[in-house]
Amino acid sequence: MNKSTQQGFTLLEVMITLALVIPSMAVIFMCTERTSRNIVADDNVAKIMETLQRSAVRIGQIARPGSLSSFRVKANEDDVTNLMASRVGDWMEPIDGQTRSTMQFRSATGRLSMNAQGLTSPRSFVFVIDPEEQDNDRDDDEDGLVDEGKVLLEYDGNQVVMASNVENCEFNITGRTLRIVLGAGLVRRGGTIQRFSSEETLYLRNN
Ligand SMILES: [Ca+2]
Ligand SMILES: [Ca+2]
Repeated sequence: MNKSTQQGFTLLEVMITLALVIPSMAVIFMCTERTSRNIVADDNVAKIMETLQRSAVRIGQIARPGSLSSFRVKANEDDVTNLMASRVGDWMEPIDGQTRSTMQFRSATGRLSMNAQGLTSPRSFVFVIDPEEQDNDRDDDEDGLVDEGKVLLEYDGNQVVMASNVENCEFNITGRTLRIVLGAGLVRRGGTIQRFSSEETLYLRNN
């Protein structure tokens, strides 16, 4: 084999090698990019889930000292129809096992006495839908979330945001058990939405 043949063969080898390596590199790059995207997406999912869980725990901590007999929910049209309340929006006693998006209660002040004087002023958790959204099971502002809003804590004229970008907020009292559920979602690449919920269950003071 002379020198020029050796060089030609070497060149051919290089071309064959490149032909084999370049697609492999492209595949490796695509896989790396996909993995990187997935890690970022998983990180976002973890952040939202953590925030949601923290919000549910905070709401639970505030509601835990609530006196069971002091809990109220806002009346809806069915409640008025069923003569449970005179007007929509009035505070009424919760119906056992029914889920609502608002609730009000009074907590023990910390004094030993558990009579009415020993309770705080009313504290309310209220779900308020975002101004760009209507309660219609549709995503009006096209951000991927449906009927999303905030959960507010209202007390003594103050308002504190407990959770935002929440798609659903549920309070359910069954016996002494208060169940709090918050739901949210994350828009993934391609427009699909991944939904999560966080739940907190606690036992209320029976007084
Ligand atoms: Ca929306
Ligand atoms: Ca809507």
